[in-house]
Amino acid sequence: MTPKTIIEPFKIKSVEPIKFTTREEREKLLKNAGYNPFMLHADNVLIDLLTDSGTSAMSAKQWAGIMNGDEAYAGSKSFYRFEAAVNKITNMKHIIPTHQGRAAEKILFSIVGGKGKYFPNNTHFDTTRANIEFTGAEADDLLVEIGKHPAERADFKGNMDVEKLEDFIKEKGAENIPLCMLTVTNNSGGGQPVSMKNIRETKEVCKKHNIPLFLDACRFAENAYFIKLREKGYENKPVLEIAQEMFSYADGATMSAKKDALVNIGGFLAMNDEELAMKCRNLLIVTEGFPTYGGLAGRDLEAVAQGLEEVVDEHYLQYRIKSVEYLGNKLVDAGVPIIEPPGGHAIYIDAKRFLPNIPAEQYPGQSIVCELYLEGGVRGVEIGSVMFGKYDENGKLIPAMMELVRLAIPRRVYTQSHIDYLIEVIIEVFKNRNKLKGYKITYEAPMLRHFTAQFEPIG
Ligand code: P70
Repeated sequence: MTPKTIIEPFKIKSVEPIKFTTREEREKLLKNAGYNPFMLHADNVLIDLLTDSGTSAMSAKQWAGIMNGDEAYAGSKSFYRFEAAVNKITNMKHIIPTHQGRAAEKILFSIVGGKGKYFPNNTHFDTTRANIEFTGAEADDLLVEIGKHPAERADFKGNMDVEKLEDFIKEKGAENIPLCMLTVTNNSGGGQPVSMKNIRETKEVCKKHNIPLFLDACRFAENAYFIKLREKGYENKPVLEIAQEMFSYADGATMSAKKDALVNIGGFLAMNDEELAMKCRNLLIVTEGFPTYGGLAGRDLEAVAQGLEEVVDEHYLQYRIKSVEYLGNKLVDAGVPIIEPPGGHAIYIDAKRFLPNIPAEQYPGQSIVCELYLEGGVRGVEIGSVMFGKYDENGKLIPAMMELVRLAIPRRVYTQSHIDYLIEVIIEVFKNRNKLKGYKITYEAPMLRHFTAQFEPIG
């Protein structure tokens, strides 16, 4: 038979209890956290969907790798296993481990960034943008138009607008664009994939102007699986080959291994350019460590190497993508507005349509995030004007393009009954949406303010 039910492709060997709290307790806890769920003790969260980053459950083979880690300062055998695993997928000449994604970004942009430089991307994630802006350079998002319309379905809403990219290069001058990036999948735009055709076309434009193309490859395997499901000509190709083709168009990559390498910590920087690699390694030694460990323990490198093998397993990817889709479709059926179609690693509630009466200045996404915690102990994250809002010269908020609440699904952690409970909680909050209040910010840091901001409900 061809089974209709897609099951978790693993057995559970080790479990971690989760703590139940009452609504009354959660009201106190959230108030003490300044209405910012980043400030909650994770212990007081029942279902933690703050991020899919570093929250994966590792496999028995990864844990075995942890014991096998070679902790030599230089030339550790775990480094060579890691290098081979990254090379198998990316085929890049220089592979530089870092402790996580933003460390790779920091090194790369410290070298190629600076005032007067421009970096186009389909959509920069917050850390990438912050690392670029920190050098005085400009980060520009050139997402296709359809990607900006949450209610419209399309196969590849993460694509780069190639025509806009061409115009952008003409306007800014190729000599001022040290590299172009593609984020796969597009995290800030709803975890939406980028097609192979779009990667190829982006590469062609870059090549014409002699601009290297880098992938922000955190979720490369999920992107490759979407290509297999949705792009003609790829339906019978193994995901590993699809991933290899994706990287074949790139000159370099940054990766937070905390996502698709199924580990709790790790990342890398990869590239073909020898001179750039040398500069990166020299900076790595100052900030992260020797180039054969880059801020990681040997055991972490083993876990990444093993994770990269497991993540391209198609039973795993089918379960992964289908369980996020299951959640998304149930919400759509109940009328809850989300970014459609469901993304690879998360569901994004469209707070503008969920709470049309709360303006961006009162952070509708934050309001939903708070209520999900109060209602069911669920922790999500605002991806809207709290995370991406800016101020004009008069101190007036320039809102983000979209007001979203992201519910990121950790890999291999929750089962279908956790997801069914989550659906119940979201639908209950949706039914009571007229009672929700706006929020105001009472404290904020100058950069990446969402991590530490403090809020108060209005009225
Ligand atoms: C997430 C985390 C990290 C990330 C990413 C892309 C496309 C680079 C990085 C940096 C960050 C986060 C957001 C909200 C709550 C918790 C954590 N994304 N590029 O969850 O990688 O974190 O390893 O430095 O998505 O999406 P790293």
